Amino acid sequence: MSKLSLAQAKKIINKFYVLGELEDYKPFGNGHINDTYVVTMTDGKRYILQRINNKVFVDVDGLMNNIVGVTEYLRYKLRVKGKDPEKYSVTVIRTRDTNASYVEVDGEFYRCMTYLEGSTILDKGSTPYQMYLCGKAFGQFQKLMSGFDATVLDESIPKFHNTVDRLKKLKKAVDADKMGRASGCRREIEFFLSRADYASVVLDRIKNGTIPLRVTHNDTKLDNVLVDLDKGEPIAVLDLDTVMPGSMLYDFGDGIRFGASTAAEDETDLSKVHFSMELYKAFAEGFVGEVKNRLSLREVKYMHFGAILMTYECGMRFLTDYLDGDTYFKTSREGQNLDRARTHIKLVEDMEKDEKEMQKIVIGIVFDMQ
Ligand code: GN1
Ligand code: MG
Repeated sequence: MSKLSLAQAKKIINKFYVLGELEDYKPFGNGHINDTYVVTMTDGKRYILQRINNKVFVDVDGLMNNIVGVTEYLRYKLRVKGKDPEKYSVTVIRTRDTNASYVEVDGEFYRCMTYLEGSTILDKGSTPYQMYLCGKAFGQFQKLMSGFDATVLDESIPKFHNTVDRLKKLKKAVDADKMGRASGCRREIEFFLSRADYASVVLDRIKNGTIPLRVTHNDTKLDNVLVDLDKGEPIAVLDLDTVMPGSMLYDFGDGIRFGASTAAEDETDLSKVHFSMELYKAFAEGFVGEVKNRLSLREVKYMHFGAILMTYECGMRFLTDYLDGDTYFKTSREGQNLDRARTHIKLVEDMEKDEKEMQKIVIGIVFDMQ
């Protein structure tokens, strides 16, 4: 997808119920899937304008129904708690003509949402305190969404965190070897195959009912969180595309996968990539601190394992995409998905060594033993 031109941005924003004319627009965030811009109107108001990647989200209607449902519920819950919904949740802006939640222009799909002023997006290189706020933001999201009927949500990406299915897809990509890349990454392929046992640990327990299915965010990266750094409070979580029924371990785990690494997701110098126990602990204090009264015993036992699982799964997804020719995650250089897979292998190896300590930290927070 090419960058949105000024003329296109003007044309598209005018289809939504916003006042004035577009004055300025610039790319926002680092998402790997959609294209996100922040636009400023002549009255000074800012909005988020996004081009939805409809190769990934094939049912845009279902996707947007989910987001409208989730944001309306969040706004309701915030009101009940006496918090200002305009400040703590994004709102989907409707289109002028048909009051729809998105618009199709020249075969591409766009949505517009409010921009939460006074907030900062978190990103890599965060301090332990910022990781704590990130964990707290996703823990609060869990709590706010706990009364929401998950069965009304469409599965925006079927089998999203089904690690068994992700492993099958990796094997398929290895067998097809479309780009002739498999011989160059045998060690990486072997790493994921040799840990096949990880894939079903959570799924099996969801099936036998010891790990409950909950409404989960499923993409709990630091850069999906807005905070007020002056007040030290989480504002909102963004990127609600993958809110679906899932396990809380996924939300905990994915936050750690991304945020507790000492290096970038695609770092090429692996000597810089380490799992940081300090950042892990900070996130756990924020996240587990919020949800500790609601956890089942198995969730407590396996919470830390969510981090190993999500890192294993995401690394496998990067490797699969590399073998398939980089068609899913955005890349800006050759080999970037392989580099991403390699950082994840390094992180899984580190976490495997620290597993006991990781588990102890969660238990300590749940039972106030720190
Ligand atoms: C994608 O869009 P973004 O960058 O927030 C991906 C996540 C991955 C993540 C890896 C819909 O998230 O699942 O964990 O990249 N989102 C989707 O950084 O596949
Ligand atoms: Mg994102």
